[in-house]
Amino acid sequence: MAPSSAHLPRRTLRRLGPLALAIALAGAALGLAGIGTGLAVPRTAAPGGGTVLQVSATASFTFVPSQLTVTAGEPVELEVTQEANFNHTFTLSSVAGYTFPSSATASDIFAYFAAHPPLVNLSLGDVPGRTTYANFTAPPAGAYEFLCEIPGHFQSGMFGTLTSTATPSPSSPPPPPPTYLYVGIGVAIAAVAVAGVVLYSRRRPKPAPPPAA
Ligand SMILES: [Cu+2]
Repeated sequence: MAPSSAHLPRRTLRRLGPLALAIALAGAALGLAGIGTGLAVPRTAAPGGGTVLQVSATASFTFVPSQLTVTAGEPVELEVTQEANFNHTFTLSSVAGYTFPSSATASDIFAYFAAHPPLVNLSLGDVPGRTTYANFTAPPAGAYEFLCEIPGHFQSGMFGTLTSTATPSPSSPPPPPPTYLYVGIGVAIAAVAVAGVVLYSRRRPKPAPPPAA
């Protein structure tokens, strides 16, 4: 009859027992950790909460930055800081895709906004450092021009674009970590530990009984 683990010498069992147990426990723990990792699906930041846009109206007839981005339908807080000591306006068109030709005069611009009321129209005053606020809901996806209505300022380059992007569709959660991988590793380690004990016992057969007298 072949020797089996059942015939392991007690000394060997005593020596290997704690080691095998430790390896098996480590493997099991790793497997459990894998399961735990698999259950803890990371969450992405919740959408919403609004967008804050900070813009400066400079003394050199520019808006900085001149490119703004919002998400359609989300609340927006606009903060426009006057840097010049003369008046500017921040006037945001409500018409997607429309840009004034560079040849547009001040009266052209006034006439256009009379026919198409702007989404935002702030008069910034002439106090450097003063910030003027507006709250609005980001318009449907598209590009919306904003400019300064003070005669001559648009023509000097005082305009920019607010781009509204479509509301992102609810993203599906990221795929969970490969739980099976951790479990597999844990099981493999435990199996190797058990196999090691069995093989070790087979290499050291039960000592032959003393010859009979
Ligand atoms: Cu201006």
